[in-house]
Amino acid sequence: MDYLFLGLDCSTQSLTGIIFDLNLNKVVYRNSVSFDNELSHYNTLNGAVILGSEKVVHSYPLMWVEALELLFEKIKESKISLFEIRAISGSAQQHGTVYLNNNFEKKLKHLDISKTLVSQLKNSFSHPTSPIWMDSSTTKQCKEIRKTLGGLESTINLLGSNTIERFSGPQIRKFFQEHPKMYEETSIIHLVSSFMASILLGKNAPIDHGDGAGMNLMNIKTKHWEKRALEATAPNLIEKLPPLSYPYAIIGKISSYLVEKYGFNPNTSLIAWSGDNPNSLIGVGLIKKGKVAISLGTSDTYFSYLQDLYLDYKGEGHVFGAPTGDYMSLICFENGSLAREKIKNKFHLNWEEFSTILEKSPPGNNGKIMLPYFFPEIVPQVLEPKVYRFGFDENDVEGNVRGIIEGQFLSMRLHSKWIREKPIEIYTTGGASTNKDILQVLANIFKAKVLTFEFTDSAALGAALRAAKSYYDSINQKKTWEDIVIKFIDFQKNISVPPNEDHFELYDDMVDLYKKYELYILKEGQDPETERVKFIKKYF
Ligand code: XUL
Repeated sequence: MDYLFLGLDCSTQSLTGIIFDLNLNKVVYRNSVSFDNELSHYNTLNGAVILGSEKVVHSYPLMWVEALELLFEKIKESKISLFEIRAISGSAQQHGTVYLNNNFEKKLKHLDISKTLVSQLKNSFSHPTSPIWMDSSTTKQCKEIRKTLGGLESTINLLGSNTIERFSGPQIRKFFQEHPKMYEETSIIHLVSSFMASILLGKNAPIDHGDGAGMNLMNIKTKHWEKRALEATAPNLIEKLPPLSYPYAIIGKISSYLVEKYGFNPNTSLIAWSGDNPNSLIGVGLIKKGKVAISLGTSDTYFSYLQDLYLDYKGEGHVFGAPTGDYMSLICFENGSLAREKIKNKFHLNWEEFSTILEKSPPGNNGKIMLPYFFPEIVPQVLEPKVYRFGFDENDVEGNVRGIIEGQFLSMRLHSKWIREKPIEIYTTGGASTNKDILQVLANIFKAKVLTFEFTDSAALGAALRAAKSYYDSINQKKTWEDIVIKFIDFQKNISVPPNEDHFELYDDMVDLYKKYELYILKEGQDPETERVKFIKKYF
């Protein structure tokens, strides 16, 4: 049995473990601990706590440790033998920061197996809660760091992203400004991923380049800590950060505490943990140029593998390290499913009826254009929600149904243009990804084949597959990423929608027109009405 690999995912709401059998190419075990339900004594709501203001969103690092103990208990009680697991890696919600005092590593190195991890680690925190990615209270710190780094363009050039509220560097600066004494007493600041990896390793674990890129502290080109960013963030920060590592690095063997307590094999290798997005990149099989995944969820997320580094100087998109050692992009659009539902519900439609209307309406929507900001939008930044309709009104069922879908995907094409690796294949996931008519619009606008998979646990799965890759490399039975990932993805084939060439030219023109409307409503351009009329004359 040389083929069992454990992938863990400490996400916002739960901790999930999956065991992947590389011989059978399938997940042979899955279990999960829900923070709200199974660890209700922490009183979290969806895994988080709001501290005073809506913008201050934290969670409890000790709760994540307790969840790990609970999950290992569950696996121990199952038929799976933890002893057979060859390697482990993990995934965690990105950007969250854990503040630890000098007890942490001392304790980790001398754990008593008659006691729980929680009881032994509870005094290791210089702050009991951790700001997570949902925290948006650091606008001031973002501005300060960006200014010190010389403005938007130089910040992006150095760090791969603008300074962003949910990113770790601004969180650390806020902690330093609000709690200078606690900051001083902090020996090490971990990300959620490196914190959890440390628990498994029995000493401080490194931060990998994937998650490191979401901190506003790592130089995106050299993949080292960026001195200027460290200095702009907080004093002596370099002394409080773990080292950076390659995402595929074997960081050591599992701790003797976990071996004795749960029956792991002492030779089990640990691979650096990473963020959930880099892990999902592998979990959904994005290991080649031109592969893109779009998650059509509450909000829509566009992420892709990048062979080369491209930067978005507008600051809307982000670049992280990919587990393959390359890069990945990530762009988040706030107006996703909830916006689609607004239209569906307004006309009292079910999804089938919505689809039928979409299918019967012409590509290009007879020149009707919608900019669908039902909620404040991240990309492009629109603070005041408002739905803009050009050439139709809110009672036009067909115009609205096609308008929202085309508007969302035209915007996605427009705002992912900075990634110069054109999509060849798009993998979709999330609620709307089972709707073929929606996918047809996506395929036509992007001129790419759209495939839908049943992706569940893509981050945990990605972690297990990463563990397998590094393990086989370490025993000189090298397998390519394709060997490991593609076979698995083949099992998941589901829907496949090819693009229709007849509409390529129309959508090339429409994306230009859409861009002009966006500039117009952002008050950066003229009203493009005459061009819309030309578009209608050309196609309808
Ligand atoms: C990415 C981000 C989220 C979290 C969710 O930048 O903030 O996707 O990683 O866990």
